[in-house]
Amino acid sequence: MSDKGAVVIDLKFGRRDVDQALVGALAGRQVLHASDKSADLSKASYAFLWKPDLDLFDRAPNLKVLFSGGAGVDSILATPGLPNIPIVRFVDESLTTRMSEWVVLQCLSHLRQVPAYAVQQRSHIWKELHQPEAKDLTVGVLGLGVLGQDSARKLKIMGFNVIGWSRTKKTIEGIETYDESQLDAFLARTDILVGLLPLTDETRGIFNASLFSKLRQKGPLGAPVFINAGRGGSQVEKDLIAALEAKILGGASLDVFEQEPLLSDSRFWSMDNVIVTPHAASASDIRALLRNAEVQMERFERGEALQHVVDRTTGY
Ligand code: NDP
Ligand code: OXD
Repeated sequence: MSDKGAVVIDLKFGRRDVDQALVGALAGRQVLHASDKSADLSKASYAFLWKPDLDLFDRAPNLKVLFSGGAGVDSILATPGLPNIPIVRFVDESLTTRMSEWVVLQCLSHLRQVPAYAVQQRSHIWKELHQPEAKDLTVGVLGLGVLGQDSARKLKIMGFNVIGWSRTKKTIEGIETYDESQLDAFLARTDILVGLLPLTDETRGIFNASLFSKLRQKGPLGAPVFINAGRGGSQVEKDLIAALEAKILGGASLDVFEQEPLLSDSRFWSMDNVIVTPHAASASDIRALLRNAEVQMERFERGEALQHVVDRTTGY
């Protein structure tokens, strides 16, 4: 019998993808599945969690470390009976790169009027629209963590002016940064706002009517654009729809929503100036997740410090 700690998997990704990723992974460790309701999870020392079952911690009372299946940990923090043990969030190059691809794609789509041309195409209209250059616009990235910083750098390479805002001030070459107390000054310069914030008590509902009204009006796009790939709980959707209808916002790209899947009768589906993606801006590579966690388990068992541990006081 191996003395390596057993693992419980409660990842609400496709079961087939999880099973395939598990082939050859977690060598020497017993792997239990939370979906197997007869499994004795009391043996598990580690858990892999994405949207965990509400009774997971009752069934697995002897866990020592939790590994988040994603970068965001809001659903883990909200799970009843959460034990006071380290939560390691997922930080991985492929997750970061894919997010930056999505962010750059959305900024370029609004810059180059992709939603308006899509409308024209449906009506067979051949008409060139005004198209400013990236350098004429300022993209404000809200959240300068692992994902925000990489997106900011890649937007800069595409030629945008890029500024960034985070709770604590950051130093990033070529990018002007603002701290928590300077939100209004940051917003007043922003033509395209990119949300890459975790969902916490402080960020819940932050994207609301008041914030939208503080973005730079009458910039090169005519009205500012809102892009969100952080969490839907940070956006007040009735305010967002009202701002889009009143042209306070000229467009939006939304990957995350207050309620997911997005309700079939949501206005967002049919708004011509809104691009909707199904929480797919980036996705966890499950093999990389297991590989990263294996390294961390070995560290933990050698008595070394874990990396990327969530700070329970800030909530991310
Ligand atoms: P990080 O923890 O690395 O960064 C979070 C950033 O947000 C930090 O810069 C932090 O500031 C800032 N922040 C947090 N709270 C506040 C606040 N109250 N005011 C101002 N700034 C704040 O996270 P990641 O970059 O790895 O991920 C960000 C989020 O992206 C995840 O939490 C998740 O919700 C979302 N995500 C979405 C995906 C998708 O497919 N849609 C995929 C992956 C992640 P400071 O630097 O000062 O700590
Ligand atoms: C994450 C996500 O947080 O995919 O990693 O949303």
